[in-house]
Amino acid sequence: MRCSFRETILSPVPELRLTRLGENASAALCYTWVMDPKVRRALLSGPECITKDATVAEMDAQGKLNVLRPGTNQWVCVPGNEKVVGAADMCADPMGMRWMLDLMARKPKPSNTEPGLIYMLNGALQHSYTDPFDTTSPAIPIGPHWMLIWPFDAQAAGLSTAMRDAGTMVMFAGTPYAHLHICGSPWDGNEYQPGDRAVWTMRYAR
Ligand SMILES: [Cu+2]
Repeated sequence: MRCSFRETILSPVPELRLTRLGENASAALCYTWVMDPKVRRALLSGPECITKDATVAEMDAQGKLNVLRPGTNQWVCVPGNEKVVGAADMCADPMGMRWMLDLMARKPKPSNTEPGLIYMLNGALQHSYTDPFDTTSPAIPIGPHWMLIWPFDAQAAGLSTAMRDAGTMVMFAGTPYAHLHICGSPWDGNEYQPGDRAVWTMRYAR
C-alpha cells in the first residue's frame, strides 16, 4: 500500500518531528515521531533532572539564541556542532550562560555576579585550556565534564592548571575567565543507601 498522508500533522511537542519511514510502508508505518537530533544532543549534555524542564535553544556565533523547545526552569541547553571547535553541547544556568555569552563576545572579563554552572557531559573540543580567546590552536579533545564558573585562584586552592582527563583543574587559570573544570559527571559512582557496606575499589596500575 502507498503512503497516503503527508507531513502536515503538527507535532504534539516541539522536540518531536514527523519522519517518513518509506513510500510503500503499510499505512500505519508511513511516518514515525523522532526527536530532533539537535534537541536530543543538547538534552544529553546535562543531567535529566534539569534537562527535562530546560529550554533548548540553538546559539549562533554571536551568541544569539533561537529557541527550539521552550522550558519551564532556568536552564538552557544548547546543541553544539562537532565540526566547530569550541561549539560543545551544553546546559547552562543563568550565570553560566551569562559567562558563556561574555566569553563569546570577547568581553575583557565576565559579568556573572554569582557562581554559574555549565554541564558538558557529551565532552568538548576546544583550542586552549589557558587562553579563553584562542581560536586558532589545534583542537584539544576534552571528555565529559561540568564547570563551576567562578574565578578560583589555582595556587591558593591547591589545584592543577594542566589539562587532564579525570579529576579537577582550573581552566583559563590567572585570567578573569578562570573556572573549575571538573572531569566526569556529578552522577558518576554508586549512590549510598543506608545499610550499604563499604567495598574498597581503589587500585593502582602501571
Ligand atoms: Cu567545558
